[in-house]
Amino acid sequence: MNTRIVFSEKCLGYGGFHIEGPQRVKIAHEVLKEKGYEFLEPEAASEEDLLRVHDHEYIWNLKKGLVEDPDTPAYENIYEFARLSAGGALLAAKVNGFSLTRPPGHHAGRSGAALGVYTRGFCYVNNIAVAVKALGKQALILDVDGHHGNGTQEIFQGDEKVTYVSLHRFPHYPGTGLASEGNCLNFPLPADCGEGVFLETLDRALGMVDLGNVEVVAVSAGFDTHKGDLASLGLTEKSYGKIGFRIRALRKPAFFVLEGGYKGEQNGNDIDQLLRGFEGRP
Ligand code: Q9C
Ligand code: ZN
Repeated sequence: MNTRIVFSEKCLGYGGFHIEGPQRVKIAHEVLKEKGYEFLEPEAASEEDLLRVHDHEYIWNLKKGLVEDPDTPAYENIYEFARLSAGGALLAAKVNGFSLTRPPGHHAGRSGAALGVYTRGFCYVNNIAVAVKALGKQALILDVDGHHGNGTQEIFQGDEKVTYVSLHRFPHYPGTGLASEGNCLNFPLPADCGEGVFLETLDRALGMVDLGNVEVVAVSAGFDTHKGDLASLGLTEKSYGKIGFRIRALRKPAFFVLEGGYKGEQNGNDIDQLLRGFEGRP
């Protein structure tokens, strides 16, 4: 077993009634522990790390807790939880690991809600963007969460170092990502399209990327595409193994950052399959 999991009990310390609650990572952690994975404890990202991605005013407001929207509660100390989750992505980038932390990040844009969307979809800081900016490398960001990463697209739109590829359910929250724009390649998919369509689309998407100058693959690993979850595309546990195998086939250093996925045990099993596929472990 190669890929280590970045996790901290601290990220269980807020929320509870919201669908984006502690159980989704707590139980996933237990499942992965049972399977023998190794864990690393992250440190909080610094304000400097966050400011490579977000503007001063947004970070100021986040610190003061003035960032509530109908999807995204202003929990007490959410700034600290969000910094730790971003720190998870930084550590995952450093060790080519998997960051199993919350809150998620891909709907958070430069100054909050992104691309004209009215909410931040449970996100405060764009964790994967913090990690990619800190690396400063030519990156492919592959977003397989079932929702379009409108925050990530906004942050990297026109950035010559980054190609953003997203497969997502459409029409669905957040409503963006219908068409590709420059360095952002979007693949909208109908609800419950199933593994066959998903993998064909993934192959087509990856075939369009010029891998020649890609130094690292950053995966926004969301599991709400699992059949019955929030943005279901009808995938099963095994589907994530096949996705992992396709990431392996890119032959680049990679790291993974949790986005959505709202059923803890399912997340644990899906992560295990993804990493098995990625590592070529049967
Ligand atoms: N207000 C992630 O998977 N649903 N976020 C909104 C209408 C928001 C999902 C419903 C879904 C956000 C990280
Ligand atoms: Zn999602």
